[in-house]
Amino acid sequence: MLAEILASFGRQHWIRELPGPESGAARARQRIAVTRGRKQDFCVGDRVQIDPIGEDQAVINAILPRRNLLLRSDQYRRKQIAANIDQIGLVLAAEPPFSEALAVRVGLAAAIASIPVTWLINKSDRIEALALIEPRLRLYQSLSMPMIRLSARHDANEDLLEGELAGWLQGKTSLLLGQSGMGKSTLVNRLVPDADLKTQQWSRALQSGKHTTSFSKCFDLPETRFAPGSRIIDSPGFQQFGLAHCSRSEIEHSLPEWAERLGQCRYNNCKHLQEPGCAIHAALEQGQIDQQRYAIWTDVISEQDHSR
Ligand SMILES: Nc1nc2c(ncn2[C@@H]2O[C@H](COP(=O)(O)OP(=O)(O)OP(=O)(O)O)[C@@H](O)[C@H]2O)c(=O)[nH]1
Ligand SMILES: [Mg+2]
Ligand SMILES: [Zn+2]
Repeated sequence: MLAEILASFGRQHWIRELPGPESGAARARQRIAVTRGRKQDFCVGDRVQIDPIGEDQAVINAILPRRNLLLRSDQYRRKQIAANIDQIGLVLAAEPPFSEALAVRVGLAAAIASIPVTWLINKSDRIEALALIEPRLRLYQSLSMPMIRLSARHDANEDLLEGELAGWLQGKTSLLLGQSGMGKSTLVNRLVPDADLKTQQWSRALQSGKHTTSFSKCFDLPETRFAPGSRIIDSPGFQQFGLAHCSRSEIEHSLPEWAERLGQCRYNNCKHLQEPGCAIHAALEQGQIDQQRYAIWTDVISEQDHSR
């Protein structure tokens, strides 16, 4: 029998059976599943082969090939964030201030995994705080980053469920990512009326009952408003987002303002640091490449050098 993972916590996984030819109109059963033998790394969005046990348990036997996989990693460890997703909503806010470095890193990891990203600029009710980050948002707009502005707390139901955000969510599996406190869970609670309840149940049953999100979980968006198969994944906030699994070349080609200039440096093996005739440096000096983004890139690259 096939199933999808809705949430993972250590060795236990919350799964939902995938409809087969014999399942008819019956509601897909959810189960708690464990893996057999050696621990394997599964994550939300994975499709797996299971053996059901009784009414509500199962053993996972095998994993189906993944369409994509979002990872973050440092030199010691890889963390699988989600698999088989259509798009990422990076939830940002001006208060607490979002980290541009983390936003860039998420963008790089997503581009390298071929998953499109949209910035969800939340807390748009905080007008004064938002004004302070507008110049940076404009830069990313000029780099063709799609953005949707919203207030998960204050927007009217019609705006959230029928506006631009709803259009973006329609028919897709969307992963919400972002630092702690940006409003990911608040947004899921607004979109999925019974999400809150489930979150509490799950955290009581399976975790310590922390206030903030401690594991990723996938919710169906309500079929009253959304096409079947529209899903949203809430995830825990992060403070670091390492790219040790990405190559230097992948990173450079994933920066849109770099891509067109790569290959124009004097030396084929230019590292874009101090080399004469570097096209990236020329663009930096002319203000065509943003200094702060370049500094973020040098940080990412220096970690890479240490991890190899
Ligand atoms: N002013 C304002 N506050 C908001 C908005 N959305 C969320 N918040 C507040 O931001 C705080 C953090 O929200 P959460 O939804 O828990 O944030 P999160 O991104 O899920 O955080 P983690 O689970 O720790 O990653 C809460 O106090 C929310 O009420 C908004 O649109 N406007
Ligand atoms: Mg949360
Ligand atoms: Zn160069």
